[in-house]
Amino acid sequence: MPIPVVWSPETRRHEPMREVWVGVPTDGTELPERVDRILDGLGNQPRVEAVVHGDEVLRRVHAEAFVDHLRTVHAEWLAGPYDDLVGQDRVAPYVFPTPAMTQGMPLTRATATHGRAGQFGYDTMTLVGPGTWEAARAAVDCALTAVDLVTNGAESTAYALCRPPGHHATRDGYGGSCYLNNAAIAAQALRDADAGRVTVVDLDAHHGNGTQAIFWERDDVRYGSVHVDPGAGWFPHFFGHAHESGSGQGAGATRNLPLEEGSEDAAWLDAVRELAQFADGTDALVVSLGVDAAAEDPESPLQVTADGYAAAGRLLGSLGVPAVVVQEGGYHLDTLGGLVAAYLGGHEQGSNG
Ligand code: SP5
Ligand code: ZN
Repeated sequence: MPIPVVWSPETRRHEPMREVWVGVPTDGTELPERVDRILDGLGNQPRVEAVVHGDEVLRRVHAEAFVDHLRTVHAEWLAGPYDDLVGQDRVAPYVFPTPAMTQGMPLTRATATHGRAGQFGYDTMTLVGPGTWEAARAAVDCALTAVDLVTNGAESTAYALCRPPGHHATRDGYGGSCYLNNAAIAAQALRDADAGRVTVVDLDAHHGNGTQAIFWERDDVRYGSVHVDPGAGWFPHFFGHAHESGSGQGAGATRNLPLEEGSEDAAWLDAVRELAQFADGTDALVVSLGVDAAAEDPESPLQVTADGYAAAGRLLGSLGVPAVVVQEGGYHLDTLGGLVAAYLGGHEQGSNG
């Protein structure tokens, strides 16, 4: 049975325009066109438009103050003097109340919108514009609709074409082109539907620090990831090392498999195989499907091929459990759709085998 593609036209509404990286405004890479390129690549699979869901699961994963901030901050920015003052309409942080500033003291709410921007956003690349909230919220609906399809028994696997991606978003903040953590919300929704133990397997080229953080101290949702080694200088820099394995109740429930730059299918698939073993015995699976580990991708130095993604799909599909596949990164427009199709084709094959 072909895997249904859950999508929403609303996810096109976020236009990053630019990303400030090491002080330099660069062109955004997480473009609305990604949605259409992926839809084109999945032309033969049934499409399901996302159903609007309430905020219950969203608010179990993200803090209320953060969600409210994301929902309202762009309108506040427009109401402020910024468009005249700085001539641009994107919410961009400039001061970050990290521990270097707070030193353990309690924070008082910043009254200025440009002050508050740095409380909930943790990098300079991830700006908030008109439509960012609507797109991020629609991506959550894609994830939740995909969960519904597998929990009501209509499908064993569903694919959520989420955009913007989510795996860098933490309980309290956004970053890394991510605003709301679609995969974490899917995992929580599976838990809430009594799907049993859930494992998130993250194939994006970058470590999903947000998902890891959300489930760090939990053992009911496990998190495993293969990604380019942050220790070799790659985003998210501070997380994704092999020694990070969870804490408290969640001790041992996190697995990180960082790879050297230039790693190809063989090494990447060895890691995916290890993640499939890590997930063995799970009752349900969430796959954070970033296809930016592909050789052509401009954002990662990994060298995975479409055949590699298909083989990864077979490995995870053969776990034979209900699965929600959530789109994360992947930025090379010409190959994006084919890579997603390759993974899903493999997953379907594996689950039938
Ligand atoms: C979901 C996902 O794949 N997020 C990627 C976040 C990592 N971005 C790091 C960007 C580093 C520099 N990119 C320079 C080109 C900017 N246009
Ligand atoms: Zn990525």
